[in-house]
Amino acid sequence: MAVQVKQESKLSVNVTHRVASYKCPVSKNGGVWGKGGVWSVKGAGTEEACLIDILASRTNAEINAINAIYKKEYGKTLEDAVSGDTSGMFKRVLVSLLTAGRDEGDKVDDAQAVQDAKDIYEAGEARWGTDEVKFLTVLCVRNRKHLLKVFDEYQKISGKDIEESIKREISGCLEDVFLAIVKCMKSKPAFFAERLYKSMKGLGTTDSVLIRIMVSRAEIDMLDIKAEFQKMYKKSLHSFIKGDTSGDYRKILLELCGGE
Ligand SMILES: [Ca+2]
Repeated sequence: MAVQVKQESKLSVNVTHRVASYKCPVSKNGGVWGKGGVWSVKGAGTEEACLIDILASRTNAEINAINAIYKKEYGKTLEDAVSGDTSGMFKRVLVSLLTAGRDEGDKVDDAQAVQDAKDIYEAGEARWGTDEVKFLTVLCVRNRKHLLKVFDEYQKISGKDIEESIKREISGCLEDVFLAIVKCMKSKPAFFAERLYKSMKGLGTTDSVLIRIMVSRAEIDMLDIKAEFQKMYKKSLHSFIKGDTSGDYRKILLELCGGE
């Protein structure tokens, strides 16, 4: 882990140096993560999307590293910063993710998976209103393999995909963070491919999202992200970036992307 943080920091320094004219969430000592966190809780508005992307996709070890770097650089915990700038159930979910308490084993408890699926169904589709705590309990704590089983069971019980139910039952940032967790559990590369696509398609480009993902995943799973991107959008990530950016900025992003 330490090695990975160091590598990511090194890469960040490099990129920061070269894209100095672009405001981007890359710090010179904190790596992408720490600074991404800062950007998310400072200033006029909370950049919830940034917090969601990072906290839903990182491993416990990575989240612990983010917390340590944040504390060192800013003299307070990221949990305090997040708590001060968000509220309600969304805050509870973020704080829960920040504690890095997810089971990272691969044991699937079949009976528990059925129960979890039932609990979520009864907390959402089967009742008036929504009991969001049940979603939090299952989605923020269980291991990935177990959750994939829960999603299967949920489909059997409700006749719906869990993503569809989250969209129907929950709204705003809370909907976004639960959807991000589910998508990351199903496939992180697909999650990032979608985020990249959305950061570029249509009018304008959300540079902060584009840069953050390209820098933070370049040495981790860019090959998988590119493959998913091609599969999902029938175009290469490379060609998409090329068509949507220009100048040195484009050159650096394409370098991070690698070949077609
Ligand atoms: Ca309901």
